[in-house]
Amino acid sequence: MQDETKRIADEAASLLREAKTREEIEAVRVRFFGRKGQISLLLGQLGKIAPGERKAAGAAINAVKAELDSAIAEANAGLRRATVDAELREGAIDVTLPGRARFQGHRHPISQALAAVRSIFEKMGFEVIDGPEIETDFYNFEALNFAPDHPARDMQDTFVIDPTTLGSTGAKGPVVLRTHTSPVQIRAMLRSKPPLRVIAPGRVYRRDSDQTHSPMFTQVEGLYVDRGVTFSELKGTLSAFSAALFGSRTKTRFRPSFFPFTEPSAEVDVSCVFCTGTGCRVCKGTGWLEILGSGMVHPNVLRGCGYDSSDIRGFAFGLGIERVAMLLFDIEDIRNLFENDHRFIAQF
Ligand code: FA5
Repeated sequence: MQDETKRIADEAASLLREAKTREEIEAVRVRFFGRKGQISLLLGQLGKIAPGERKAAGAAINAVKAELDSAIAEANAGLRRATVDAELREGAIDVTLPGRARFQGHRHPISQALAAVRSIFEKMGFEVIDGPEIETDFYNFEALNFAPDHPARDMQDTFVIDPTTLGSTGAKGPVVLRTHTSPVQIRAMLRSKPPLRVIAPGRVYRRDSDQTHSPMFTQVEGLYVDRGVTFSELKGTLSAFSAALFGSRTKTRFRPSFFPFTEPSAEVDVSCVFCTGTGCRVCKGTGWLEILGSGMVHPNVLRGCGYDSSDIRGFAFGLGIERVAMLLFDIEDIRNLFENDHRFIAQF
């Protein structure tokens, strides 16, 4: 019996050394502890042993049973440790590897330019207001003193909307995509009494497309109305704005111009950043880039909004934000701003 238990212990130990999976360990357990297993068979033979030796034989079987039990438990624990170790090895982090750069978005150059412009005018005390992009002929043209046959009403420049596509808007007369932000001036003056100091940023639409013109672009309208506002204040405000935005080294010039809703009127150019004023393709050889139109609000417009034009004066301006972005970021073609090529946009 002693020999037999020793043989069982040796065989079990060698089988457990070979067992590499949970199933193989389980097969060893069944081989020795199963109903027909070797230990059960030994226990079954105890009755045939002489009574004098039975006690010692029983003790020997129990000893090998206990030994086998703990060897199987140890084999299972070893397998669990090996599995955990393998998992840790696979998931291990190599702290010496360089980090992976995370994609980080940023504001579009048009939004950056708009934010810079807004912040300068807000510091000067202008309030930011808003108006609709789909406008009636009244706000976009008529109230701004455009004569009925003014060329800007021509369909070449203006996207006219078929009002039946809009459902019931209650609009009288033609409906257009606003061609400028100036209709917001009218909405502001009809709504409030002077003094008024507002800017109105927003999208505008024209049938226009080349290196410096886009069919959809962004303007910032400015309006200051109060008693006795002068043209000098217009020049002072816009010169201070230009110096704040482009730096005092950039030159600004006021050029006489015409708008039906301002008198006198001026366009403001800044020296071209691409050729530093010597003339290039972007500035069409002039050395200057036009950024805004401006002027003293026409008395007809003031009167139309219910203001007393003998007492109340105002100045207004309309600034092209894409032109500002082109100057700030050295962008030669306005169309790049709208193509949404990430390789281009990511530079700014
Ligand atoms: C106007 O739109 C007037 N409403 C501006 C104004 C407001 C004058 C208040 C007086 C008082 P103009 O068409 O010049 O003016 O446009 C103003 C600015 O918008 C231009 O100086 C230019 O910077 C920009 N701009 C005009 N057309 C385009 C275009 N197609 N694409 C990009 N920017 C443009």
